[in-house]
Amino acid sequence: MESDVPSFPPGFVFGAATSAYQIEGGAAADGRGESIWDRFSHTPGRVHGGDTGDVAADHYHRYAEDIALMREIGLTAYRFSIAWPRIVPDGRGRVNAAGLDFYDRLVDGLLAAGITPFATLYHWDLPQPLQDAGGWADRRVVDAFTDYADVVSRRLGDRVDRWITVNEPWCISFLGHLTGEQAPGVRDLGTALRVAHHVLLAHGAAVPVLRANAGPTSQVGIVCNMTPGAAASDTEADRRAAERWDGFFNRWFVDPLAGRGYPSDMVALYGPLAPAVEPGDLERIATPVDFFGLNYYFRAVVSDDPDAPPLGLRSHEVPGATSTAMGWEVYPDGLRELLVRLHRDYGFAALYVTESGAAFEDRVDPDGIVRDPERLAYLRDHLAAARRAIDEGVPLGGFFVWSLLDNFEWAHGYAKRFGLIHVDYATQERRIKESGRWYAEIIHANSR
Ligand code: IFM
Repeated sequence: MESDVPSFPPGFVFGAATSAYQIEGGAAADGRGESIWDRFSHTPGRVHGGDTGDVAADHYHRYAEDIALMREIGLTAYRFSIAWPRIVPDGRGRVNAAGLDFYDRLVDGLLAAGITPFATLYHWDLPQPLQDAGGWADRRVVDAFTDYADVVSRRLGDRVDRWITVNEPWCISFLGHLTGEQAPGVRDLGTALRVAHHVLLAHGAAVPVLRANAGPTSQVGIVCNMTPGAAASDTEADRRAAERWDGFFNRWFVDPLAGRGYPSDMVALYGPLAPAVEPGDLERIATPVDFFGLNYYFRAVVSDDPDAPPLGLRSHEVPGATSTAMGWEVYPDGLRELLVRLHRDYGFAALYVTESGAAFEDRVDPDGIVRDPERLAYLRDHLAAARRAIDEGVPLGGFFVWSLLDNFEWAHGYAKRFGLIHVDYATQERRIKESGRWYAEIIHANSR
């Protein structure tokens, strides 16, 4: 193994992650219902280039080929999400057997290839009929989600024993309901905070259902994206701005999940917009999990700005910093910092890096090779940061690269490529990029 690439403890999981709407396509196949992302992407002006997930990487039809590619890379685990509208097209009630059959085939294929499935129940594709009835802002969605969790885990729980309830509550709440840049495109802070509360409640309600259906060896967790906030200067005002950022982005979710309730500084800041918490809610949200999944991409550097509601801060570019095609600063040590903090301050029993990765402009060279040294360096440095966290005592079980395949990057459509595997969307031809070949070497070297 190259000297600058650390080795990991035995059993460390080397995975890659995807989500249903971003790769599956097959939007109308076999009884799948409409999701908020179908509606959003088909609304003119919402997604770059008018792109939709109708076809995406056509994984719904090409999953066997994709499993073969995972095997070629040597992945020991694969994190995917289940499309709620494939399983329960109306959001409640009638179950679509063909939808369950698809995930049945996928799971069997993974297991036959020796790849551990990590199944996420919700990665943003809410059935549109539920949105029409109020969506995540309506508390009744919690029961609908719990029923859906029950249906899926009854079917797959005999073979899947790593479960994730929800991916990135921050994005669901604030990108979907405050900035409106993601589905369903709402722009209202009070709604976003109500959504956050219901997403956390749905998570807590689903945990015991998943455990019961998947059996005693199962492990259930949640995935949060966290973005540490650094103060742009050491003034008191900027330091407090960084604390507000942390409250908004990180503590609002992780504190209640860890049993601390909502952070009081943020409750005070949000005032009457803070969500109504009913008796028992905080206990339900804090239902113990077996692991916490961290998605990490970048940090924010912020300064105080009283004219920028609701948080009174603004973020800055870091002069001279390297950025990805998303404009995100490359800051690997932020991953180590967060892992150490999650372990020391919150005491989660086990942690995974459930997403880490980068978009860069890729091209297929005339010899058919996709040379992506920037992505390779990004992954190398973030894996090294994860290894440093382990050295500091963090119980880190694995690392999932975002993403296995180039895919539909939400409001950016197909313009941003995160994959270890290049996808030619015209032909659906797949090519493992150099970063994917490098990851294969790391996995291989660590398998001895
Ligand atoms: O593509 C997304 C993914 O769906 C959730 N986490 C961040 C990724 C990159 O933006």
